[in-house]
Amino acid sequence: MKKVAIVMGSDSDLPVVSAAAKQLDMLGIPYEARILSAHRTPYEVAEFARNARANGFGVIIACAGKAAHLAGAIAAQTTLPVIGVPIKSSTLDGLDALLSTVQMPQGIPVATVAIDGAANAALLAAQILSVEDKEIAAKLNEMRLEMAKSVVKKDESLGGKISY
Ligand code: RP5
Repeated sequence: MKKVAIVMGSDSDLPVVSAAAKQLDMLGIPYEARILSAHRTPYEVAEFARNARANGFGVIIACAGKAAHLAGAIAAQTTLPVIGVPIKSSTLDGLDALLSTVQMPQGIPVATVAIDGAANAALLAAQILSVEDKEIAAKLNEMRLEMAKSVVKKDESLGGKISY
């Protein structure tokens, strides 16, 4: 099975990024986490991204805050799919990271999820891997069914009324 890389710009991103690891663990998908910074360790970022395909990765999740160039810098060095997670780590509430991550120039795409959307990034990574992996596809289907069941249950317990 291909691995997922979870890369973050700083250890201060860990509280948000851990949701991606949890989601991948729930699906039984192997991952490797790295702290790599587009600005503070640019050479290490390039080396990681250039070798990622050969090192068995199928998807890269890149999480960064502020002037978030990590996902784009990685995407510039590999044709593996890159999912960007803008992190809310500044006075601008993550809008800075969202725009820095999502506004990629034509030719170098980054699939950007919501601000702090690490869990969805992991699910999207799983969906990408599920194209070739029936086991992951089955687990994703099961997860969707469970999610639907829990909403139906909540609807039933609401009983058509809102208490206030
Ligand atoms: C970004 O700058 C990191 O991804 C982090 O979200 C933000 C702040 O980093 P620290 O100053 O906390 O290391 O590169």
